Amino acid sequence: MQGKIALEEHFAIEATLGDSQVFGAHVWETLGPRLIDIQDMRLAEMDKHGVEMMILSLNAPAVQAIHDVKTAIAVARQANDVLAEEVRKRPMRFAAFAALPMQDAEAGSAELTRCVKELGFVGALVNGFSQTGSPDTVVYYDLPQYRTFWRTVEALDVPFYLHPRNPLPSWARQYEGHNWLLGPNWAFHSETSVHALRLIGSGLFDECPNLKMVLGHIGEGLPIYLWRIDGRNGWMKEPHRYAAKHGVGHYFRKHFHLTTSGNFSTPALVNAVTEMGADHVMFSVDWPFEDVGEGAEWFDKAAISESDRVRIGRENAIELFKLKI
Ligand code: GRE
Ligand code: ZN
Repeated sequence: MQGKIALEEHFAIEATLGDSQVFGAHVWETLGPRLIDIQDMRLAEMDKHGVEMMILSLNAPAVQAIHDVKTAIAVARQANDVLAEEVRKRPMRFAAFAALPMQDAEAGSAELTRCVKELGFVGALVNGFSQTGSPDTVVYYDLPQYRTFWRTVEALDVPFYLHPRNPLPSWARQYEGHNWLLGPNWAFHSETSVHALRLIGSGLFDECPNLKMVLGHIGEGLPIYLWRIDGRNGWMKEPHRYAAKHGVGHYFRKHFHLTTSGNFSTPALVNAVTEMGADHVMFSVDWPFEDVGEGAEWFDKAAISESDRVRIGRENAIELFKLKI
């Protein structure tokens, strides 16, 4: 399929590049340059595999791991300015998600507002919880101090992409001795799905009924659990209570949009379309951690209808991000 749009596609600046050096030296020789490049190798891959546009975002965990608030604010601003400059060179091929200093809710709101209103960004991509004040102090965005931030996101009418990061070592004892489970193999999805569920359970979406969220990796495992999360031993008459008014599935289907980033599985895609509807799923790659060619070849041939392919490959993104292409 020509004209695909991909939206979990990362770049790095010098200050954040080292965060992605997780696979060892043999991969880093390729991965480092792939992260820094925007207009050459990346564009050639897009041309070769029918990707018309990428919505770009900073690598992970980047800003979220900078516990010094002032530095986090400065690095986010720098990364967003670099990205704006790159998008300006080819506005028909690239669009931008803001990196946000969520260490401080007001600073997050201010930077998102600047990026959307002054730089023309189409949303935010945030790498999970933020460390703030000290390396071991962790904030999730269901906390009350983030409610004004979320109202800003809603008022700006831009989607918020909740992207994975690893749990801190002090929170990751379940993985001790099993480091292979960290990162994209498993811990990313466990961490991110719990964060999404915290947002849902907190009542956030009752307070902000027009918020639009995006999750990668075909929903970080959540689509297959929608029934079970709400079913939770239905015959036991007293389920655990949470602040939100409705079941998890209600909010997930209404507010969340999923991408195929780094999860090129047709059964997973078909399941997500069945649970969410084809208008809540979008093609993505997860460049440079995944290959554009592998993702595109899989998607172009996946056993879905041609009308779903066009929606998922292109139209849903144009609509959700109001892209002018
Ligand atoms: C990602 O952005 O999804 C990612 C990383 C690091 C390793 C693998 C990966 O940030 O998919
Ligand atoms: Zn990613």
